[in-house]
Amino acid sequence: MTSMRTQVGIIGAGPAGLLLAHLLQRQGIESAVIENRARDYVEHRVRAGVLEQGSVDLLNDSGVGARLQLEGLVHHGIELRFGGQGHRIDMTALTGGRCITVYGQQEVVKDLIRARIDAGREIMFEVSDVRVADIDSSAPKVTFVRAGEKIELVCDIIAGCDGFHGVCRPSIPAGVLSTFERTYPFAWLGILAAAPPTHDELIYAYHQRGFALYSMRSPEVTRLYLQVAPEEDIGNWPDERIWEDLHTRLETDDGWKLREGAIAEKGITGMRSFVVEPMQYGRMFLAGDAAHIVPPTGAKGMNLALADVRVLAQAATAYFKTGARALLDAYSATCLKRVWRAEHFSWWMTSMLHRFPSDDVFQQRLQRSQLEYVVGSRPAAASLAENYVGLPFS
Ligand code: FAS
Ligand code: PHB
Repeated sequence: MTSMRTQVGIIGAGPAGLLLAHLLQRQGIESAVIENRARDYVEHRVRAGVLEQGSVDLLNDSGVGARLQLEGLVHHGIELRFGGQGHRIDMTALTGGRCITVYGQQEVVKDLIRARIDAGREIMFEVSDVRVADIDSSAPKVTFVRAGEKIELVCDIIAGCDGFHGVCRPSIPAGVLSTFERTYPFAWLGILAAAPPTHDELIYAYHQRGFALYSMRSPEVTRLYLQVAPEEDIGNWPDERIWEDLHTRLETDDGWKLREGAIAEKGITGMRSFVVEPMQYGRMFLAGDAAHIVPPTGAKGMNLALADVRVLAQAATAYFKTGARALLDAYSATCLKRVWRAEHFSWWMTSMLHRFPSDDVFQQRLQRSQLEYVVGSRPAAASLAENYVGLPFS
């Protein structure tokens, strides 16, 4: 067994793990990043698409926003569409100038990997048999196999950035974590289409056939989602059926048209709300999807991951530079304030915009009233806007 040593052992090279490594590097703090997938896989995994104002500022301020500034699509509003009518929420006007930027998660990942390599640091891709040990000791360890060789990585702290299906959260002893969860009776079918967007901003559509979301990735690529049954088989959705449902759910009385194009990617994502408390145990700190999941209706998943590691990087820096543990000890409580705000907003957006199989006409009237109130009341619209662009970091 080969032994390695580092200050921060980071498991997972998604947005959380990669940004944490970058922020620590800027403070002169060493980390080792291990990832069980190949670089090409993580750089092409299509997921989130919306960066909050705070996330954009964080990436720019930490020196990895050059391509984001060039290629990101800055949006000042979104549209809620129902009853054949579109209603724009002017988020920038309602939030004193804050906005969102559409920039694919895989682009954020590429930029952070590039920054890590340019800093002369490595990411250990395609590792296997990852395990954590002694996480409640002063020398927590990560063991794994890399190119057939067993390695023991001794750390001062471990960051569990390995997503919802990772090994870190399950490594915490039984009885320590409280789990809060809600699953939804639907999923999202997402496509990437080689079709120039025909609308400048995102459209969230409430329709009796089900929710639809119109988004984009570039002036050439449209990103679209359809609410489908929770266990839906993608084989039941040939391209023709996808387009037919999208046209129906996004239709307006004034004849707005969605442009079709070759579908480059399609997939189905389940919907859940999930949080574990606390987000830390001993010297292991969970960040991002390893600790929480939101339904993507609020565009919060990736942004929460970045916000978590902003807190962890500040706490780890204080610890390594001064020995002070207070910020590390408060990590979970600090993150959970923002996590629960995003959980509520994501649940609220999901509840307002989706058709629930169990809903009766009364419930549908409540949803319609909620939608009409949000688009008709400045305070109600401002509440949606400030949550959507992201509350300022405290
Ligand atoms: P990630 O899951 O991104 O990264 C974890 C990393 O750890 C991965 O690279 C994984 O390969 C690695 N890993 C796992 N186990 C490991 C092990 N044992 N050893 C080493 N490495 C390990 N959010 C939105 O806001 N909008 C969306 O539209 C949206 N769509 C999504 C679609 C899908 C299919 C999924 C799964 C999620 C989606 N999300 C969306 C949420 C998503 O963007 C997450 O919030 C975001 O990826 C969180 O980043 P991380 O916490 O870094 O976790
Ligand atoms: C996306 O573009 O992938 C996207 C945008 C907004 C959401 C979810 C996903 O709420």
